[in-house]
Amino acid sequence: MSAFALERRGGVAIVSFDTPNEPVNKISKAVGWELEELLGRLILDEPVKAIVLRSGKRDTFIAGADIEEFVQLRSVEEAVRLSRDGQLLMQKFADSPKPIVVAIHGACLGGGLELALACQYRVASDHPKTQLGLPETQLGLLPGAGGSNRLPRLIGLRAALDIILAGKSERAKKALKIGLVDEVVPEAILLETAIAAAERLARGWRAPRPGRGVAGVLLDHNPIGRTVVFRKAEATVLQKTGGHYPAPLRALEVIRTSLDRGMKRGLEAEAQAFGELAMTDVSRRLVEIFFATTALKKDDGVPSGSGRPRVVRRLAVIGSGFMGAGIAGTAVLNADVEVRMKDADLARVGKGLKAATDILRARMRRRRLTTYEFTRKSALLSGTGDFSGFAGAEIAIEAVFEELSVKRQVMAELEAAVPTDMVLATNTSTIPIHDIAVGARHPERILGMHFFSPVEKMPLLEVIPTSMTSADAIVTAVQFGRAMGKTVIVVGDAPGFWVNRILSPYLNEAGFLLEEGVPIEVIDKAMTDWGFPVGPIALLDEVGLDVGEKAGKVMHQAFGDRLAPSKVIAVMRGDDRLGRKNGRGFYFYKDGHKTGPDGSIFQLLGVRPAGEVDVARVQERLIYAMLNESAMAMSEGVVRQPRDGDIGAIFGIGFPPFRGGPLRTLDAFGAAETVAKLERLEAAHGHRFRVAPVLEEMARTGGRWYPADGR
Ligand code: 3H9
Repeated sequence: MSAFALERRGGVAIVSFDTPNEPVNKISKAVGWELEELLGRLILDEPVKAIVLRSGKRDTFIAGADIEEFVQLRSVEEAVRLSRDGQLLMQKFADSPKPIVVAIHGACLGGGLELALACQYRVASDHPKTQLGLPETQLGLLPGAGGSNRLPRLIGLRAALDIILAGKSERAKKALKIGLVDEVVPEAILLETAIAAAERLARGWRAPRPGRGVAGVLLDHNPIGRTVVFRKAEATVLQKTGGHYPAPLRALEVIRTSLDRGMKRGLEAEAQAFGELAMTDVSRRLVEIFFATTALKKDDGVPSGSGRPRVVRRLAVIGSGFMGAGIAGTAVLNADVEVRMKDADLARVGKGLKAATDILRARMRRRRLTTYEFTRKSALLSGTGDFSGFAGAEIAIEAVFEELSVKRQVMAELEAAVPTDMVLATNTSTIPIHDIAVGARHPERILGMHFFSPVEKMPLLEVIPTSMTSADAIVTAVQFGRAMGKTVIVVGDAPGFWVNRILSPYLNEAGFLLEEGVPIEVIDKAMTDWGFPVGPIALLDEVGLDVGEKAGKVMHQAFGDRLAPSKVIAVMRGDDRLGRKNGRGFYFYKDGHKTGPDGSIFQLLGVRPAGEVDVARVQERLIYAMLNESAMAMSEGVVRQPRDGDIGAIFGIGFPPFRGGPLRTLDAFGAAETVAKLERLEAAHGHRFRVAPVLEEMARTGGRWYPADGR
């Protein structure tokens, strides 16, 4: 079946792209051939004077090249050829003797934007779903169908670097401002506007090129000025990626070649770089993450068809502190539901409502929300000092103090106040849900929803059913979490669930290193060098030492001496240090900003800071503590499959994406090597490094977490 439908309006041929049986349009090899053949025919078709290309899909224009095909690539040469073929296809559009206008509504990404760039005129709808971008570097690649060459020529060097190096997308309004599109109109008149432009172009009209300003033009034509920009861009990339991601650096090289030596050399460099990048482990891992995340968008955590979700229109939140307000604000922002917040007194509720509104206000300031939408969404928030107005909600999320007895009491009060079919969720980071649900009248509707802080920014949500939770409640919570914009993993009801379980021995180990006198900055830098966004000590300061202490106790109690915390946190607490929140932690803070490590911890501990430190040893201890725990938790079924464990670690604690997560890392290290390493660590540091039995078994049988040849 063809992906393209053709219609004529006078001398304008309207091509609608709509791949049958696919949710989005992708440019696969087969689609590329078909498109090329169709273009050839239209060029020869005398009555056709101009062409309009649009999408037949509801909300996407073109999602890019078909990423599935990248997974099949087996050699650099094959990948270079794929890029060359893409470039040749785009060149045919660029060389068309008949003007081609694209009418863009919805996502126009990667190869989709490269196609639009090769056309003569671009009209976009002003709908929020219309996003134009080149996300290739996020897949460890670069725009390989001419985009690395065409974008800087169209919008100027600096604006192009901004998009390509970060792999980011722009909305229509911004796209118009930077000259990426020629016109922005409401969706209702998109096609008519595109046809009118096509007719004008066919009559010989030349579209005015949006100006880049004198400075931009001077810069792009001045090799010295360009050198300065490239140097600065390279430094920024290295600072952001720590040198772990080759794609943005290769993209810089390609763009430089293109501007210094012309488009022909630029295209050759682009294809070569694309081919080499496509074969890197980094790109493989990032592509796997893309597929894992899309798969999770459809996974409700129960066997398919076994649960009926409640459509959530109203959310009740108990507790208007930092977490409660974060949940409320994010729910209004992304899920567009009414939210009713409750706390013990109205003053607290007022504070919570303000904090939730501030989340919306921050979006408005960053122009992600119109003033109208800000006002409308703010009006969805309301508060109460009792349970009034709760009965109409489909789901309630309790986000009170992390203390079992308090949470139990709140659950009991909630159960007494609301109808029996409301889903009741508790937001906790470590306390097992069955301990909270114990004694409930309707335990089938109780589950955990572990949000990460700050809620509006962190992408992960752990949903934790107990053995009694109904499928309906699970599906409702998972789908609602997704509507809030979260990637949701359904995890087992064990202390710490998944994320805090694997984090616990890692943070403990950081404490033991401090006890041995390893300087704070050495520990943190060891892990940022390994690829984490922040080191473990800085993370403790962010999370708060009070929270860390509580979580540490729960884990110690549940898992015994193996997860006994170091004494560091108790010592810090004894000195009234809570971390960033009271400006007293492992680091110094000035006006809320971290200034430098506070070495006085070593006086408190009574140890002398070590001089020479073997950084590789520090990394080894920290990372193997986490990997071993991941294996152990996996074998206990804390997550349902390695995919969820890896995504949880990447989105929950910033495990380096280019490594693919702890389970992919274990596969990369190999079970036998991991066991050998852990045995050495156990001999040196004690039984907290005792090898997870599942790893011993895997070492014996040559087992892995993922199949050896792909996903
Ligand atoms: C590229 O273009 C390289 C070129 O420079 C040069 C080459 C030579 N390929 O996310 P959803 C699937 S690199 C394959 O749930 P949404 C997705 O897996 C590409 N499959 O929908 C899912 O499959 P399934 C650069 C793709 O509405 C289904 O479509 N482009 C692709 O939430 C629905 O997806 C990108 O990186 C693809 N390109 O979001 C954009 N795109 O149903 C990647 C989607 O089997 N895509 N699928 O689970 C996206 O960001 C989002 O999918 C999009 C829609 C925003 C488009």
